[in-house]
Amino acid sequence: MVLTEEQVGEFIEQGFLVLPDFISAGHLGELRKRAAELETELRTANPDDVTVFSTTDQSHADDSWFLESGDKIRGFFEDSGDQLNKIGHAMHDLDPVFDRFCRETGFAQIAHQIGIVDPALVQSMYIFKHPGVGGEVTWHTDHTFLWTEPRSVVGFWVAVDEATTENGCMWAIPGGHRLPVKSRFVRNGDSTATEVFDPDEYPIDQAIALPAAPGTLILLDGALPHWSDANRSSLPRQAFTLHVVDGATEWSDQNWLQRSEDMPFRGFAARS
Ligand SMILES: O=C(O)CCC(=O)C(=O)O
Repeated sequence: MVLTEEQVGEFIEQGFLVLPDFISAGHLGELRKRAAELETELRTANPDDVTVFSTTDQSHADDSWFLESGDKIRGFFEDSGDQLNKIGHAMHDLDPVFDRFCRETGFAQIAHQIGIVDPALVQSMYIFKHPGVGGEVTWHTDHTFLWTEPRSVVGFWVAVDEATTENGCMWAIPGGHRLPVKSRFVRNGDSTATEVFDPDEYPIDQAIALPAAPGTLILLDGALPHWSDANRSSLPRQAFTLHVVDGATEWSDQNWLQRSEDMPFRGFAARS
């Protein structure tokens, strides 16, 4: 067992779980190196596959480059400058390094222990949050974007660099996963909209910072409100995140992220 019973209980109670020293320095080095290689490949071989990403302004969401990236590896620029905000969203299926990392580092056992019956790996992102330019990720829940009936998404967030309050670590509201999810991001063809169920803000006065040493894994319940600040420091804050849903639930056909029939979501089993 990867998690103790207490840790599973803490995840259920708080909606998140911080696991320091979960990922080895060797694995972090592989991720960092591969992300840098992918960036070079994207910028040189496929310059069209890079577009602007804004986590504070959803206008990018109407961009077909974003909407069609669920089964691709694409780069997304920061609002300002020409630094990458992130690479996404199917490295876990299309890139051998990320594929192996997601399937060989104990995530499968954790998913099983927290009750995911039939895991489906739906989205991966390498988030750069470069010093001085890395943007804020506004308060949100992952269920808003990766909707299943019933709710099932869990985030596996890995600190590649040390994440602190200075360089934009994650913040979360303990127990906030018991609050009703306030919105849903829906797609209709090439356009998207946010359905708002409750316009009030999350009680962010109750939020706590989740500083994380390199190699820390943070599990996030899909209904847990979380946030990360812009990186105004001179230090990098790279991170990798994988989102897993339960294939025993229904994946909404209104989610922005859709896969074609020839590239269905896969679980944690290695490719045969
Ligand atoms: O890494 C970040 O700053 C945000 C990541 C995030 O929101 C997520 O993994 O769901």
